[in-house]
Amino acid sequence: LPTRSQVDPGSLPAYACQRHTPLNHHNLCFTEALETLAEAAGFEGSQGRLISFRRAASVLRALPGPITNVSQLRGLPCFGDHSSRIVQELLEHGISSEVERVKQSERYQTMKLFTQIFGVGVKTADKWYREGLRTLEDLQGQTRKLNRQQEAGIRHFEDLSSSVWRHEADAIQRVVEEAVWQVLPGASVTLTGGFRRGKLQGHDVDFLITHPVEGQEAGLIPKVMGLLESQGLVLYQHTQSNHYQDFKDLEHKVSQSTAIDAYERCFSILWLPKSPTSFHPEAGEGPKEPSRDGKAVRVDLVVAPISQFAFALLGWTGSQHFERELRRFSRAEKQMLLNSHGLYHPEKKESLPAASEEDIFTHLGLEYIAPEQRNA
Ligand code: DCP
Ligand code: MG
Repeated sequence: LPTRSQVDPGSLPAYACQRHTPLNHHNLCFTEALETLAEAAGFEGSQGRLISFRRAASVLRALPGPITNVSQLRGLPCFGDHSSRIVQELLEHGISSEVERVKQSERYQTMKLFTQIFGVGVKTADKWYREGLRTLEDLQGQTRKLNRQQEAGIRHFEDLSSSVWRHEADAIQRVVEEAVWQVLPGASVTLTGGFRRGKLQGHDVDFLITHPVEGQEAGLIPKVMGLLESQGLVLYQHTQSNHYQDFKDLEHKVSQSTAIDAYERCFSILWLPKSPTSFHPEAGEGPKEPSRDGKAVRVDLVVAPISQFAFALLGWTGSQHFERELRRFSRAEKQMLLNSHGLYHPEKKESLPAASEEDIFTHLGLEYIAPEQRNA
């Protein structure tokens, strides 16, 4: 077994989905620097540079020990000149001038602030930046620029920009389960996203809902949200009905292999009372705005029919980089298309069924990687 200080690059496979990547690793100062550069590249629309920096950071997260000498980078997959230079700078000076320059730039800080708002992506943030907007106050003075989602994002900015803790995610799960079971007994609610990978905090809470009888799950979300709304727990919601009509349509979706899935889903901001026992929905409307005795939390609900559940679970557990690498591996190494709905073989024109995540890894000829090791 390698000791912690030994790094054997030869044993590290090229795709993140072939590696075990734990939540806590040995190279945090390097990965933070590389992630900052990845993020900044994303703000400039440089998808290629974003992915290069992210791949390099991901490799370092999978190493069994810390990088202490730049020679240890030799032979590591996905490590280009630029990323190597950053690591070298950090090793020699404890700080990277390039990373510091980025972090202190008005452009980076403003883009980071704006994209942190619920409903604001890089394109919108960039447009606002070019219009000279810089702060939340600037945006509040221009409310006509905002859609309903962004407006809610700014209204609850303080709560939403603070971390959601695991115990809060668990509390929300109990509330969601209660509502789901009232609408559809026998349905299951699974915590996915970062919390399923073992994270103790996150930016939102992701749930995947299904029912053992195919078809029973259809149309669940509006009823569940209606119930939660009657309890005064919904601060914002946007529900999408599923946009596949039948199996043919679905096969088309899988064959497109896009990251965006077609499930019935709801992007919401829910109200989490601080002490659930002191909250009596029947006593009144319940709080509509955050106050000191509770907190607004971003919650995503996704509903999948049982036949696609394994694919949805794998797709929603992340990390985002792990997902990207799974799809890239499927395409480049196995000539198959993977997304949150299925796994498709274009040449054979067939979809491969899976009852569990393990089945999907097996179809792809990959060793099974547990959720806690998908923090790529
Ligand atoms: N996901 C994806 N592609 C998207 C959106 C989501 O692959 N465009 C998947 C991977 C994510 C998971 O869904 O890990 C949940 O998305 P989040 O943005 O909530 O990411 P995490 O839960 O991993 O992180 P956080 O702790 O910030 O919520
Ligand atoms: Mg999440």
